[in-house]
Amino acid sequence: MQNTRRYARELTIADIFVFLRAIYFKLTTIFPKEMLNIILFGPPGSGKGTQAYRLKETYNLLHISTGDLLREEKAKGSPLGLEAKKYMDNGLLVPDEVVIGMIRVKLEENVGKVAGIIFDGFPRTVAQAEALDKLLEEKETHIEKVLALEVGEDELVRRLLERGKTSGRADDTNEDKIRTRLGEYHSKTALVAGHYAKSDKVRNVLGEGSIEDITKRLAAELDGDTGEEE
Ligand code: B4P
Repeated sequence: MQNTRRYARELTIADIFVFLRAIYFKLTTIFPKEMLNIILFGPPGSGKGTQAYRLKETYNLLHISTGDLLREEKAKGSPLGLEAKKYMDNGLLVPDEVVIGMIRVKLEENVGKVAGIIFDGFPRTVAQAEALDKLLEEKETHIEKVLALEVGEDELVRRLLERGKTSGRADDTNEDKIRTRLGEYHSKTALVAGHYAKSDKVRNVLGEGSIEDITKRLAAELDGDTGEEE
């Protein structure tokens, strides 16, 4: 009788061990130890937001769009949003410290709880890229790849004016402001690709064609399967 009771207790401990191990393996599948952090890079209107929404589903990533975060603050009328509005509505980049502060909060809230992050519209200056590298290093993680969407300037202007017809975004309805945004991209943001090229992280991807085809090209870069790419 005593032996049976001891056997039952041993069985229970073994069961618990097996059960915990199963949970551990399940969790490491959902949240692998190595986060997959990627930057979706490109000029305004290149489709960063459009593609980020699609990739986050496939790769189970958290999507952080600084444009969306700033527009939320603007809509709430918060002090940060009111400050950002002055720049955004005129096609200018919002000051680095404002955007970096927002990202710091997001990383504090999420690193360790998600499988990875897709950064959309951030970093947009070399100072932002350096701050991001430092923040990720503090969290013992890093950027895996920078996917750079390439789209011709006429197509960018066409897309943004088209979106402006329905989005009500002040920065999409006026061609001069769109040209200012493209100017900001060329003078400040394009340099970010050079920052990550030093560590061979940048992959250029054609951002013209159907939305589905572009997603496939991006996924091929992420999966390291670009044999058939142009
Ligand atoms: P964002 O919100 O990042 O917006 P974006 O650059 O205009 O757009 P995106 O490239 O995501 O294009 P989308 O997919 O929407 O920035 C807005 C402003 O916020 C900035 O100007 C700046 O003031 C401020 N800001 C944001 N981040 C900042 C930072 N880090 N530092 C400082 N300031 C910052 O696509 C555009 C249109 O094209 C859509 O209508 C879409 O439907 C269409 N489209 C997409 N793919 C297409 C395709 N393949 N074919 C045809 N149309 C397509």
